[in-house]
Amino acid sequence: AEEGQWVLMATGRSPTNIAVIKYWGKRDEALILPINDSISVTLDPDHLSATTTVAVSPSFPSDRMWLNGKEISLSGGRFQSCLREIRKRAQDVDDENKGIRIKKEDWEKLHVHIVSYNNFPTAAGLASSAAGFACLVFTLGKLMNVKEDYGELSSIARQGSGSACRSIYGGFVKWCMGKSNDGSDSIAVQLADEAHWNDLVIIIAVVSSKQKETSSTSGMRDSVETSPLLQYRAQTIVPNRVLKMEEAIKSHNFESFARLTCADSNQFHAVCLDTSPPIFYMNDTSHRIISLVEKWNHSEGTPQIAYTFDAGPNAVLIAPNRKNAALLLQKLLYYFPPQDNDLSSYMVGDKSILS
Ligand code: 2P0
Repeated sequence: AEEGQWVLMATGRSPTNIAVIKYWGKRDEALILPINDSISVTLDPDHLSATTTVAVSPSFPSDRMWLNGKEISLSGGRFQSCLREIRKRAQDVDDENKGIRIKKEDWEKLHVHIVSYNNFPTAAGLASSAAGFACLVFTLGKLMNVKEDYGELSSIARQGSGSACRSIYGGFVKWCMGKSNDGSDSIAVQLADEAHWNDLVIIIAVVSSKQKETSSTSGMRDSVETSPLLQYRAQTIVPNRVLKMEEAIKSHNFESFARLTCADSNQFHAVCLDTSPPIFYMNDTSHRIISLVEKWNHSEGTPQIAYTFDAGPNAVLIAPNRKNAALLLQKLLYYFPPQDNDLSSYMVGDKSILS
């Protein structure tokens, strides 16, 4: 900013989230409206989160953004939607300490600079738009003194990236698909807060640091257009699963939670295979991790670990307690010794300090 001109800033942090009932498929591409509800766990911000600072000053001639130190374009429709929707709701700001007063109507003329960092290596293939857009919307809202509740903010974050609407909250979150055409009821709600089910431990096994070949956005578009299994999944399978998952979360029922989580991950990847041309997100190492967990779960007669895979080969493994997490790490290190395998690293998050 030029000398004598003020700058006002706000900073926020949002973790990414892992879906245990998956979002896959849109009914409206522009508004990002899904074809089914989804449920996720928001992770510990110490491990996988975005930190964003937004600044506003009369000396900024345009909106600009830097991601992990590199300037990126804000011209995309998704950024523009989020900026527009937050600006629309901006309120008067009166910062007495700095002697800065911004009237509601001034926000239209003021430009912002946005600086965002992920606290995990983008190269790890875990880069997620979920944390980024949730953080952007939340922090812009803070700067502009937006009064809307978290449901409304989630609906704005959704227009940046579908999964981002779930990262507005910590704990366990449901994204309700909604019925309307304008998306006003396609919002996220918190099912249980950060303190709920503290014993869960989440381990992410980084199978490959390569960028995925098929983006989620184009992958799910192809699935909607070509996969008959996707329609069956969205209409017949997911509604029941969502009810059962809510019940499992509420009652700390790990057996049910694990069975539903694994089944839903496998069905999502089955839909990917059912897409034309087929989409392969998992690789041999992913499949070997599934076998390891399935054998262990089967030998104990009840689930010891839940697994879930998103649009890439990395495994997200959920243990009911520290004992099982330790046993799992032991097995992973034995079967996938880091030096001679493409399974390069493990990230461990404690649910008790999650979010
Ligand atoms: C999910 N995924 O529920 C699912 C499971 C990947 C597999 O949400 O087009 O980046 O921005 O709405 O949110 C990834 O899709 O896609 C995703 P857009 P998004 O977490």
